Amino acid sequence: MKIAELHIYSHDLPVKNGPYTMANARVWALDTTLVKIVSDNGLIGWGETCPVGPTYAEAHAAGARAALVEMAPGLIGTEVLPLALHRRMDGLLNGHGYAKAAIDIAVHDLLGKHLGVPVSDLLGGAVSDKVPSYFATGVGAPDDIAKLAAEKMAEGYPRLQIKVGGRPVEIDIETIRKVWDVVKGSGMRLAVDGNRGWTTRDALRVSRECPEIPFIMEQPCNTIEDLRKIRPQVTHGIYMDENSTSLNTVISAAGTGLVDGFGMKVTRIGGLHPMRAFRDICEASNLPHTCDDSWGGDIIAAACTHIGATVRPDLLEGVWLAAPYIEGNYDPENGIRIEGGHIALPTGPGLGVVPDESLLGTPVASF
Ligand code: 0XW
Ligand code: MG
Repeated sequence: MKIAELHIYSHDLPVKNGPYTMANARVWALDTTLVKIVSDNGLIGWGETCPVGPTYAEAHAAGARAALVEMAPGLIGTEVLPLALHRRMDGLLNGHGYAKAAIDIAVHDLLGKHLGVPVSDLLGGAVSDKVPSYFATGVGAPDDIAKLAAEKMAEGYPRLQIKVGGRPVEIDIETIRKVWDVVKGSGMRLAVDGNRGWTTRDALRVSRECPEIPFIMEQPCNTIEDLRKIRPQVTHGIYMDENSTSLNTVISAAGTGLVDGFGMKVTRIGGLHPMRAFRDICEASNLPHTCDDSWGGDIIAAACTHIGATVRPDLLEGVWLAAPYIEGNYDPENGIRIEGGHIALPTGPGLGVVPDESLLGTPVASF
């Protein structure tokens, strides 16, 4: 089975109750990119990539589409098999994993449909039909975030990620304390995500002033060098998110004991095929991790859920979806939803979600 056609779509996802605020980003709407691949035997596979604005990572929506347009003509005729696909993509364009991920996801969807199996089977097999999610707050006032924490705990979320950074660190410390007052004793796990926004001075201070609160620090500072500096000085676990841009970086971070886990994005690592290797590296190193993406609709949500369902349950920190911030679904019937803080694994072949194409309009480019 070979790739016969490739179509690229741009679609607007307004942020429900926006803006969504992080240390380095404030977004009201996201411009997502969908890819439809048609195979030479007439099957269809869908992929998606959606950077959460242009400042969260070295990625932006127009960049994803430019990279896809660069690769697309060279992909027609390529076998619908993940390894062959990645070698071909790497021969057409250096880097730009977040754009390659959209094609990788579409190829997994297509292959699953062809073989009549869910994508989770292609990734080694699901160990559960339901995965835990976690709720990520925006950066907000301490009392507001504490109130949100109580609501999300009542909804059944097993984990909460508090966003911090981009403001005086005293307010971050107050937010962490107020949330802890609410969740203490409940079993709710806590991540404090600086999204690269703290200086090493801030990170050291937070760890020193909150010694009794068992949170992990997610990507507190901007660089790997910063993480290396704070590592021996903090008592809290450190997770890497934005810095984990390649398998090579992950291998080195895990192998040198730089981090205690990862907040991981499927598109940043280049798609489901490298994400599977990432999962295996973490399992070999006994490191917990999430299976997320920075944003996106049902296609990204399904991809994250399928890989999440294959992770050793005690290492799975949750599958984050943008769903709570998005109105509606691409697939009105089988769209991915979070219920009671958990996500059901889609049951159909491939990704198990099929977008209503009338929502997407005409492609911005076709090959
Ligand atoms: C919470 N997320 C998964 C969603 C936002 O895009 C940021 C991200 C993170 O953990 O950095
Ligand atoms: Mg993060």
